[in-house]
Amino acid sequence: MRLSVLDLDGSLTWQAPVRRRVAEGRAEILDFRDLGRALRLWAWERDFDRFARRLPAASGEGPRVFMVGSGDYHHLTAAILETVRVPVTVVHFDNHPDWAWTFPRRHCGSWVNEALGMPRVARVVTLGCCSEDLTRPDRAGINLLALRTKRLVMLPWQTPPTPLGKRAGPVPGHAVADDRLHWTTLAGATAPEIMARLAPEIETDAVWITLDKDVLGQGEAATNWDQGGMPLDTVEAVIGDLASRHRIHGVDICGDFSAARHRNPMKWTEALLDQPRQPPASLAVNESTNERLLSLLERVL
Ligand SMILES: [Mn+2]
Repeated sequence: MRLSVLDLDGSLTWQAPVRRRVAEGRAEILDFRDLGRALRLWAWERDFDRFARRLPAASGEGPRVFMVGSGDYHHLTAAILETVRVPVTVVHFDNHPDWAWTFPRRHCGSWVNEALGMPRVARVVTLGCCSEDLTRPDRAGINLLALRTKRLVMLPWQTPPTPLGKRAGPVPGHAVADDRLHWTTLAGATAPEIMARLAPEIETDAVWITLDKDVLGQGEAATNWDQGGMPLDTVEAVIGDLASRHRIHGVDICGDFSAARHRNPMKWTEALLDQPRQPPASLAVNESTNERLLSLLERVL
């Protein structure tokens, strides 16, 4: 595998698992700090394109792994996915559905819609959400059409029902009653039980994995967002099982932490409203979690 560490925000370059792999020639650091502020949270098209043009082209040397930094950059996954030249299923671990409709459209909360528009993306399967975005469609929107056509499959970790109102109607895999969508959830499921739900949804040979570590609990990741409850050992076991059944075309990982220093008043306000005010007490957990994830990928890819 080829590991590219995208340095947008300084959240990765100090970490031992990254430094050691760079020193040993097993990883490259790509310096994007000049674009870090412009791309954070959301990006104008011009800045997004500047990023996309500087991404190294796929070179056919096996699976690619990208580390991206804060989850505030998850929309860059859309630029990375644009480089994929084969049909893929995107397996998306996240505490948030990232399916909102936003302006500008290159937003960390809306990139799933961009991915769903790509002809080579056969399906997006999102696992692990617990965030309010699922239950408050008034705030975050809900891509019901994608759920109904199964372009998007949602396997939440734990979430109360979502009011649908006039938009009530069947949603495959979940129950709709009393004008509400009652999600079939994964909470407490073992990796084999999760695979029993996930495997039938993957109809391509190739899989792309995008992992936002805010899907993990606070003991296993320190992020810029509210976090979920999927255990790391479950995430690891699901990735290992996926790699035994499919060709993992590539992986991108975000959900590291860095303090945001927005100058744009819209970004500043949005961060204030949507993100936890307190920074994590310690970031050391990100080193141990990243070490586990990278050594897993080095073993199974
Ligand atoms: Mn995300």
